[in-house]
Amino acid sequence: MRKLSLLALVGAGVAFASTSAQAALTFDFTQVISGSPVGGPSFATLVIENAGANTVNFTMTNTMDSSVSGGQFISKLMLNVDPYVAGTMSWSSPTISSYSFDQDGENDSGAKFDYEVRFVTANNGNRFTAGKVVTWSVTGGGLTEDDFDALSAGNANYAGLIHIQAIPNTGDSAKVIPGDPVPEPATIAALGLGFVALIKRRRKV
Ligand SMILES: [Ca+2]
Repeated sequence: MRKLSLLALVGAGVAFASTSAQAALTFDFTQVISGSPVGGPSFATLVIENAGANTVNFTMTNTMDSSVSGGQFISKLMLNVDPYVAGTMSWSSPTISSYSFDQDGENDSGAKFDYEVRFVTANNGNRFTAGKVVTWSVTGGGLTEDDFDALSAGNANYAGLIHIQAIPNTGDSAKVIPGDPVPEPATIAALGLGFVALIKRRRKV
């Protein structure tokens, strides 16, 4: 049984690695690092896809549970770009207000990001509230979706971060990062040890 489950795990890892190359890059913002936002566990998803030479499309969805999230909205998204290129962003959504590129210069929560998208904060109906989907594109020399699969510099190494504001009742804000797409070091070590044990066992047989 143990052998079987371990083999299945290893097999699943290989299958994931071989299919992930052609799939879009997806972030699911589930890990709260400060504040107490409501309506999780997923607060937003972000899908990043190649859209022809030097252009990448973004689709971001506010996935909060609207029955409890009230007027809670996303005011900011931070990402990394590696290799760095200062892109040009295009959008038509009234929910986006501005953006900036600055290599390791977009600071938040101890992390230094490269790219920041700011959403409307005025209470004019355009806030990025539950259920809304916002799209935009970025063009830059050699840019591909994989360039956004990178971690921030600084004291905290995050793949991305969102700022949530207007938490019901308190009006407080929160910061949320993508859930772990990669096993934590302890898990990797455990898997590695298991794999070694499996090989040793096989040699005995
Ligand atoms: Ca960077």
